[in-house]
Amino acid sequence: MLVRSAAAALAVGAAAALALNVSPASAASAATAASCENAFVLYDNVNYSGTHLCFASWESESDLGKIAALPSGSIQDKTSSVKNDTDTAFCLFVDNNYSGDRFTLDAHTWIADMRVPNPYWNDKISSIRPGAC
Ligand SMILES: [Ca+2]
Repeated sequence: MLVRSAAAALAVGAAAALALNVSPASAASAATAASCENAFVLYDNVNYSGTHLCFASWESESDLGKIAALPSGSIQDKTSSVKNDTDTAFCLFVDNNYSGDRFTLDAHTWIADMRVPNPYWNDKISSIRPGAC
């Protein structure tokens, strides 16, 4: 579905504002924007760099393709590193709507390079939600 209802849009307003925190590659570092602190963060590039999206521990996204984070479009199928600085495990999915291949990223766990140890996962993630898979 391409269009959310008005009620749904209102319900996710705060989450959308948090998720749309985008910084240029030159500004990406361990010290990201305040809204990314204690967050779950997807990065376009390895080593926690490039365009990134931040989610609070209670947030999920069934379709990363609808969040226009990159100049070229969405961050869907672009994640190359990820930080989970929340107290909650997250499940990362290869397909939209929490489907397809998946893996659990434990609380307070980072992956600097999604190509290691298995290059399969690089540039594949399309949906995420809190909780173990
Ligand atoms: Ca990438």
